[in-house]
Amino acid sequence: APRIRLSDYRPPNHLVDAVELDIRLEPERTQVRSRLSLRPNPERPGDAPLVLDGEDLEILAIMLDGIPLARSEFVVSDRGLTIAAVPDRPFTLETTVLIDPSANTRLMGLYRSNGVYCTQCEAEGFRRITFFPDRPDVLSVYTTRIEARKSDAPVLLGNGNRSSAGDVPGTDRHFAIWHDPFPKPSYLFALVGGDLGRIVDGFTTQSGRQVRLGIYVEKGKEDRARYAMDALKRSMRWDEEVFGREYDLDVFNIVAVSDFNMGAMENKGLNIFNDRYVLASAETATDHDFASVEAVIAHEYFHNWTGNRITCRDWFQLCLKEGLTVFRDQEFTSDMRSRAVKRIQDVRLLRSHQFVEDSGPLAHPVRPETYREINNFYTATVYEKGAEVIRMLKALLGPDAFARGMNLYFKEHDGRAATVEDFLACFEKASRRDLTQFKLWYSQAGTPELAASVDQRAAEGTLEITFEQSVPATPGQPKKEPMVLPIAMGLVGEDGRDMLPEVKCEPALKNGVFELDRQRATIRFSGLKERAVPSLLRGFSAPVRLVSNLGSDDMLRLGALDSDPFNRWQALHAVMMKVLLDHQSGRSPEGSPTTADLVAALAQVGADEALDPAFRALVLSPPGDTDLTREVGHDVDPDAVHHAVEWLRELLGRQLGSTLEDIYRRHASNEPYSPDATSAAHRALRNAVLSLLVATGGDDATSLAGEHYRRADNMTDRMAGLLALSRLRGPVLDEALEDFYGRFRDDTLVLDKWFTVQAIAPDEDALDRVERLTGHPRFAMSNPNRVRALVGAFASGNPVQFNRKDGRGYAFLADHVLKLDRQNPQLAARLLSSFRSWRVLEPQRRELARRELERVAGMDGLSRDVADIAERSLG
Ligand code: B3K
Ligand code: ZN
Repeated sequence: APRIRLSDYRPPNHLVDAVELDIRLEPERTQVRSRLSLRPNPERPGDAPLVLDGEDLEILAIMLDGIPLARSEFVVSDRGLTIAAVPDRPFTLETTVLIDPSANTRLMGLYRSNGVYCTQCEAEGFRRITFFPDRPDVLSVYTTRIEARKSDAPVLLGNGNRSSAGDVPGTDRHFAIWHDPFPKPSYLFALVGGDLGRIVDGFTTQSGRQVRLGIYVEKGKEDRARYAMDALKRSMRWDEEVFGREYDLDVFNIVAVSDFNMGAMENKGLNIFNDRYVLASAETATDHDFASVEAVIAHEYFHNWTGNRITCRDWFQLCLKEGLTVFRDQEFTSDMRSRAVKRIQDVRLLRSHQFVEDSGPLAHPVRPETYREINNFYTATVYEKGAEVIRMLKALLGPDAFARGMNLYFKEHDGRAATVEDFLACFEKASRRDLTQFKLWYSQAGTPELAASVDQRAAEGTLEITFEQSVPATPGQPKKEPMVLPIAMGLVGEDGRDMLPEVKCEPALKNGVFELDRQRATIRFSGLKERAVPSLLRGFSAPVRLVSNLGSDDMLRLGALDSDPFNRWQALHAVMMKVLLDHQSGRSPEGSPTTADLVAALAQVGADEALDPAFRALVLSPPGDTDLTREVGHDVDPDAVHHAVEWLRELLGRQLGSTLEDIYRRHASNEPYSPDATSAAHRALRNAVLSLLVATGGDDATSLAGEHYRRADNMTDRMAGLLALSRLRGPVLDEALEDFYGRFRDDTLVLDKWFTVQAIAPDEDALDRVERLTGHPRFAMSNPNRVRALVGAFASGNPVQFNRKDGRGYAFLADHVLKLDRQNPQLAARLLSSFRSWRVLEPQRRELARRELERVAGMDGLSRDVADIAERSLG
């Protein structure tokens, strides 16, 4: 497949001002008539051919300005349609094609999910519906007529506002016409047709406009959409209040479907969702699920301005909408819930996904410069690191200049397809600051390493910190320039107070931030009246790996006293990591003073009823296999890693025993379930405690976990009990699994949790069990949620069993990737990226993983998606 390069960007030959579609839905023969109002792009030479993308389309007719084209006047390939001779003035092109939604197993373009017609067009799915310049820099006004059999699809939805609807006389069919007045790229097109239940509500915008809101779900599940509706209204209000963004259409609809390649899609006025991010009730969803529903609803809604009103010029600019929108949804969640807790969770995710990606063969810049398959670039780097870049921009410019820059961006680029350069130019204007060096965050891959060496002279009252940065080599980028790192910091005194106001600092900090813009720099504090502990990178102000020479005692002081909650958590986590690394390398930290002090510190924070229980829950969740693997970094033995992680959990469970039991009792609730953040925080703490208590094993642990499961009156506690039991194995687990299955056997979305628990339990039988479950009647390789819940969860959530010494885990995954590739390449490629850190493994496993990757790469007839991941992973 050809390599597409950012540097090769050329504007389109033709622009499409208006699109009129007439779509007659039939399961196997849907007819799509399109009428495009085209004109030559003034930016391109006059004699350029008309180039339209198109895939899997059966052509019935093509007419130019109303005249049928002869076979000799156009060229069709498996990629599209080219017409060499077109008028050098505005003209129309009408095409009629047939498509087969039932046969569409890739879930790109128009397909059927559970009998519902739906679409997915981002990134390049619209070309599977009709011939079109399917690229984001072609913006058009769409009018869509949808027709279907009434009994098949009583509900017909499109983008924009509905302009008319009615019966088709003399038939059993009806139609609806939707008009979207806002010019948009084809990837934001959507339609839905089906027999769906719905809930409705309304929203009055800040300028007083009425918006009708609808959420469409499988019939009978309407009640489970209430929380999503509430989240939507809160998102709409928040975007007005915080970003000054108002909704622009008369309706906003969301449809939940059960077969979906990713989380959700921000189509203009008609968001289509994976049902797992819409449906939630106390019985079926965990607190974590509720929080995800809220965040994804918000994310897709926020795209209306960052993505839709202002879109991307080309797919290299993907972070322009994704990184920014993730930043916005993170801020929303921070305002709705606890800012500190959200930050810790996001950083955990960043480290476990993005840092891992960034240090392996699939590493790429936030704005890639080349790709073969764009679907493989919807990554943690583009999304999560992309959001970190925006966060740093705000930290460097300050909130006011940041807000001015955002407003300028909305003003100057509304209705256009923009680039990262356009975006940054707005902030340069608003702040009068040169962002040339900052832009390296978009072009240099790899996680910078930041070394901090602290030199404190108590007698002289001085403290110096020398920072040194280095950015590791990544594929295609051997040499890197120093970047600009905003390092938020403080000095923590003996009593925990912030000492900064009482000392002299050279150079001066700006809003508590030191900007490191060269490889090495020193900051010097003087006039210290007592020993201070520097608190570095507060709030994780830059996405780097920080290594400092602070000892465990200093870290524990931060853990006990730092006014920055992120660094409190970070410090305790770092000491846990140190203890784990000691254990890994054969030193026995069991009775060491550090371990004893750590246990005391955790007991104190854990039991501190003045602190947010959600924060305490995070403190009491020690690093997992993935965290330790990342820190070890090379020649990893996954068994040893797992062993160390289990050892620490068991030690904490034992040594914190009575404190944990006390917390467990205190935070039990008698109130009926509510998904709000405060109630969820208590459950999170209690369930984190449960997990440590059962790590000690034995009959007491089993009866505690069994009781927890049986008494649960909500899914959060039920799952916590089940997960705890799955670590202990035995008949109580079997009973619980059977009970769970009995309750939810007809609700596959909920059964996904049942599949996942069994896939991620780290016992030796895991792979056999997963293999057996792939034959379960409720499992289906055609459904992405099922595949992710079982095969995906095993490969990415069970590191010790996926990385079996005999290589069977790798072979299993490769087999399933190959099988899936014939049906759904995008999903297959996702699964294959579970191999992304194979190079950090010890030699024997590395060899086995390499062999499986080579086996995949060597197959004939691979999709572009899978071939790309396989080849880059080996590269
Ligand atoms: N923009 C979509 C993702 C589309 C993925 C296409 N492979 C969802 C989102 O980020 O909001
Ligand atoms: Zn997005």
